[in-house]
Amino acid sequence: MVDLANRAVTATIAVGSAPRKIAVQPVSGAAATTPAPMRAAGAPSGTSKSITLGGVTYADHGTKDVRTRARLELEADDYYFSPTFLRGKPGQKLTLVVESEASTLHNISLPALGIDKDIPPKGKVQVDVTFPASGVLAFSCKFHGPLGMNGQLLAGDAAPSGARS
Ligand SMILES: [Cu+2]
Repeated sequence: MVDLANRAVTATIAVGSAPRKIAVQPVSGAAATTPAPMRAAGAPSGTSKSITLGGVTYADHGTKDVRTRARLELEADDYYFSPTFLRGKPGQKLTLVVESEASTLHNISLPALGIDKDIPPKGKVQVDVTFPASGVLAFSCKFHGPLGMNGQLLAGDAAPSGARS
């Protein structure tokens, strides 16, 4: 947000990892001369922070401990996986039910496990994954990885890190 009269930046607005539109509105009356304090505009998908690991951006929608589970619902949306990081036991097998509410075609790929599956708009797919013996294994949407639609399987106490995929 820029104060033209004073030529100063008065606020910055978080827009998520992939802003697609800008709306410009004229203001009139009091609002034109005394701008209200700027609230952070909500990113379309709520509060997501991006982190970068090994040159790959992750739209971070949290970490889930799945060590006691055999099955997990994973949400795929524009443009993230939620949860983003799954913590499992080394070698653990897990069935992921990947569900999309989006009207965009998404995908889940995990090359090391031979997984490359499209998720149709408003559809779901099921994939079986195996956690690595140690470290992390990355998965991604092959269409939107560059927009942050990536995630990782974390074995044991491994922290998210620059990953093999
Ligand atoms: Cu996608």
